[in-house]
Amino acid sequence: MSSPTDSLTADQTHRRTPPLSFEDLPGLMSLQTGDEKHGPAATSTLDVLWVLYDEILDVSAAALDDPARDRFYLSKGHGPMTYYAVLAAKGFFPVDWLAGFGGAHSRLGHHPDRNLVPGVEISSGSLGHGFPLAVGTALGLRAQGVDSRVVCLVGDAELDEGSNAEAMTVAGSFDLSNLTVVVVDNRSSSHGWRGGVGAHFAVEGWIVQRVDGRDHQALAVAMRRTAATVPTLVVAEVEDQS
Ligand SMILES: Cc1ncc(C[n+]2csc(CCOP(=O)(O)OP(=O)(O)O)c2C)c(N)n1
Ligand SMILES: [Mg+2]
Repeated sequence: MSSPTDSLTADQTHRRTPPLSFEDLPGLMSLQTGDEKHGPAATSTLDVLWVLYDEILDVSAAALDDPARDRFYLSKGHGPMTYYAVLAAKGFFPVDWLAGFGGAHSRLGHHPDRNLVPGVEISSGSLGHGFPLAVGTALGLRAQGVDSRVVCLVGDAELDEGSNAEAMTVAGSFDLSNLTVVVVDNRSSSHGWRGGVGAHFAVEGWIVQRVDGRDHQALAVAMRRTAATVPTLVVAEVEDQS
């Protein structure tokens, strides 16, 4: 299980120029001193987000509007500190912005805003919207013949929202092989999932993989894998929510 070690102090990180590394993320996160009540929700996504932006997604700050870019939708928009840290590390916006996190005049709100933050594809925070949007985007890209992937990150409790059940079924029925959903599973949903969260997706025809959500190599292999005709689910298991 990998974890950030040898982290730089916030001040050291502040003075460095992107692209930065995984080891820089704690420093970048510590710059975000605004009141944040969803710290565990942020850190649960740390490794998934890093591997996505470092190894999987074909996106870059230099090509924000490229129609052929991959799309990443952070549906679980609460606790966006890690998301902001990764985007800053990859040069989507200046590291300087992080210090303003949560402030009245900051672009970096407690929920990400696609109109304010370069690299953010959807505004999120109200749970249950990102996955249906990702299904629509995957359908639209396929209809246009654009060979891009759509990756959507959801929480296990977010899946309690009924909109996700519809999205799961539609994506399976339409064979959306360009869609990958990553569930960060910290076993926080109200009633849990009989047979595990992946069992429901498997019934709808999805490829289902379960991996250690802190293991970068396992995450990369799972998130890189797509099937020719069906959508892919990656269940990234992390520590229980304390
Ligand atoms: C539609 C909607 N209902 C309720 C909330 C309040 N809410 C914020 S975080 C959260 C729990 C989300 O759990 P999960 O998706 O598993 O993410 P985790 O915090 O475990 O990372 C809830 C219910 C919300 N943001 N949106
Ligand atoms: Mg959860």
